[in-house]
Amino acid sequence: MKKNKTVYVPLAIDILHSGHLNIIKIAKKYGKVVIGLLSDSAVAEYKAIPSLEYNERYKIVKSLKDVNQIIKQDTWDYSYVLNTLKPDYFIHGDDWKRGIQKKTRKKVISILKKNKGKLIEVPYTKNISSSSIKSDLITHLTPTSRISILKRLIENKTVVRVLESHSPLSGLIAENTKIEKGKKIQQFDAMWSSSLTDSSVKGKPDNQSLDFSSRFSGLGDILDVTTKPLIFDADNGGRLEHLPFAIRTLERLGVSAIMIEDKIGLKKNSLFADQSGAKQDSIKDFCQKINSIKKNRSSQDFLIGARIESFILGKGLNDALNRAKAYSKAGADIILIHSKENNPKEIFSFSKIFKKTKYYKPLVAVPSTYSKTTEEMLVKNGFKIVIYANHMLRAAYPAMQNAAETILKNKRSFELEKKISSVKEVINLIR
Ligand code: SPV
Ligand code: MG
Repeated sequence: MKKNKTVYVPLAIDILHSGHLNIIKIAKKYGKVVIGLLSDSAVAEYKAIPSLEYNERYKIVKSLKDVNQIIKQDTWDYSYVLNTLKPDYFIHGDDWKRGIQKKTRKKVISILKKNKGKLIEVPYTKNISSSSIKSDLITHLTPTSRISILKRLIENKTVVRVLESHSPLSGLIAENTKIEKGKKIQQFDAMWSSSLTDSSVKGKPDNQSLDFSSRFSGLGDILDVTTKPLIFDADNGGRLEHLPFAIRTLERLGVSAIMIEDKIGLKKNSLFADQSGAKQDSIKDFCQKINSIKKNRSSQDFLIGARIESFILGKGLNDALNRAKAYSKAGADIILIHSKENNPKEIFSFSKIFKKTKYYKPLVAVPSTYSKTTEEMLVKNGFKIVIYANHMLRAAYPAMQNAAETILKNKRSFELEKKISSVKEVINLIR
C-alpha cells in the first residue's frame, strides 16, 4: 500500500461477495481505501432496494480489514466527492463502460483529469453480482423480510410504482419487467392484489362474493414465485370481528400492506357510475377497523392503508379531508384518495391541503380513469404510491378473446401464430 495515496471505490454492497473483495484487494495495492457506500435511496433510484439497510451494510464494510474509511454516497453523481476528497485513484468495475452508467463514467474521467487522479477499471467478476445472488435468493425470502420492503421503498423512493397481479404469471411480469430510460432502469416496485381482477378471473362480480379464503390461497401462489412486496385490496376489511384473523394470514403470507375502504353494505366497485345503494362507513366505525389492525399486526412494518371514498360517493373535499385526518390519527400508515373523474383535479385539491397538515401520511393514487396523469404530476402534487390497479387483466382479456375469435373464423390456429407467444417461448418462460 502506498501510504500517502487515496483510492476511492464506490460500491452498493447489497450482498457482500467475492467480486467486491477482489476490487477492495486491488484498491489496497494503490493506497488508503475509501469506500463510497451508496445510500438506500441512491440504489433504489436505479435498481431494487438493497436487502440490507444502509446501517447494516455500513457495519459489514467497516469490519473489512482493507477498508480505511467509508463515505456515504447519496447520489450516483461522484462529482462532489471527487472534487472534495480529490482521490489519487478511482476504482470501478469495467461493466460501467456499457449501459446506464456510461455518462457517469465520462464525467468521472473528466474530473479525475482535472485533479490529476487516475481511473482504474477492474474486469467485472463473471457470474457473480448482488443482483444474480438476489434472484437466487427468491427461494429463501422469508415472509418477514418481504413485509418490510414496502415501508423502506416508501421511505427511499420518489415514487413507488405498483402493478396489479391477479396470478403468479402476472406477478412475474411485475417482478421481471424492466426498461432502460435515460440513466435509470424503470421497473415496478410492488404488486396490487385487486378485488376487481381477482373476482373477474374467477368469473365473479366485484361484490365480495369471492371470499377472503379463496383470495388468500391465490396470494400464496403469487408470493411463492416473486420477491416484490404486495398490497392487498381488502374491500372494506370485512367484519370487525374477523379482521384479526385476516391480518394474521396476510402477515404469515408475507403481504406488506392491507388497504381497506370506508364503504359498507353490499359492495359495489368504485368505478361503476351508479353508486346508488353504496354507503360510506361512519368515521368512528372505520377508525375502529384501523385500530383493530394496529392492535393485531405483529410487525410494525405491515402497513395499514385507509382508502377514502368521499369523491366516489359525491361527498366532496371537506368530507375527504375530515376523514383523512381521523384515519391518520387512528393509525393509518398510507392514505388512498380515490376518484373516478377523468382528470386529477379533485385528488389534487385534496393533496394540496392534506400534505400541509400535521396528519399527512404518504398518499396513494389509482389513476384508472384519469390515466393521462403522469407519475411525475402525481409526485409533484404530493403522491408517493401509484397503483395501476387492473391493467394486467385488461391487457390479457382482449388478447385471449381475439385468439378465440381468430380460431373460430379460420377454423385453424395458423392465422394466430404470429400474434401469440410460441410454444418454445412459453416453455422457456419459467426458469
Ligand atoms: C380494485 O382494483 O379492485 C380496486 C380499485 O378496488 S377500483 O377498481 O378502482 O375500485
Ligand atoms: Mg377493489
